Amino acid sequence: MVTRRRPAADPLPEAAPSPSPKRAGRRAPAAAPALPAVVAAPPAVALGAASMTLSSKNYSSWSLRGWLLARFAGLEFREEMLSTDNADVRAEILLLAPSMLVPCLHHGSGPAEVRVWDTLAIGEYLHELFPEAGLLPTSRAARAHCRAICGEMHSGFSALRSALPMNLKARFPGFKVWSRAQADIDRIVQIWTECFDAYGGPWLFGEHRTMADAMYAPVVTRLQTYDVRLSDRRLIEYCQRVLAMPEMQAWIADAKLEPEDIDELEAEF
Ligand SMILES: N[C@@H](CCC(=O)N[C@@H](CS)C(=O)NCC(=O)O)C(=O)O
Repeated sequence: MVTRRRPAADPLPEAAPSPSPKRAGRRAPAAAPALPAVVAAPPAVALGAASMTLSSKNYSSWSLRGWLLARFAGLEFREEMLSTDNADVRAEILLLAPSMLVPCLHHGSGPAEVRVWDTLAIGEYLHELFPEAGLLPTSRAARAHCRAICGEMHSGFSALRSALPMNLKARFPGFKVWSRAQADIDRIVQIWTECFDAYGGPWLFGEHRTMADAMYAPVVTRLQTYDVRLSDRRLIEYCQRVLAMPEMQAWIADAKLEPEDIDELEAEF
């Protein structure tokens, strides 16, 4: 099934510091340093249980991204798997997401339920709930950089995605990558190289995994599936590191248990 992508959601604006309270008739001493506004993280538990609608673990790269984001954030959630062989069940579950696409995060229930049905929006939502998880880097410049490369993944690389669909169980040794897909790979290598030059690894934005590592994880699996070789040792090791993450290992193990030959899914997904 060929799926249509949607335009990337606008990133959330930086939180503006709240104005400091003023008292009539009193002025703060001129030399007093401005105190940073303290913004308490919203209590995640107050929203109640969370679940995420997911599709095939072998084929669905967007499901993998959303799932990794939730795992990186430390959200406890139930997996709501789309049945790939029962069209009615599939349609019913997909209707829970206004976009009819996966992943879709459901948080809480009743009128307070929050539904987030786009991977970038899921990342931003989780960052607001769990700022200490570091889904976005701490420096404003690095945060902007991170959002930019996540957006580029979200809205681009269509040649790579259609010519080299995610397929964790398959291996295509010596796969011939055509020129437009190669151009996408070259651009991704450039993005990763700039990240390693700027932040020094071991993850794209330095010491901690961010949204970007989740967004590019399916690319890492594609390089492995289609036998695409990289030359920069730092990037080769980065790919090994991503594949060795315990979360990734768990996802791949589940993918291997899925039934074979889902013809419908042997396409951009
Ligand atoms: N831009 C969306 C893309 C989501 C998407 O294309 N999901 C595909 C699966 S990877 C899908 O739900 N296809 C319809 C289906 O599975 O029936 C996002 O960021 O979440």
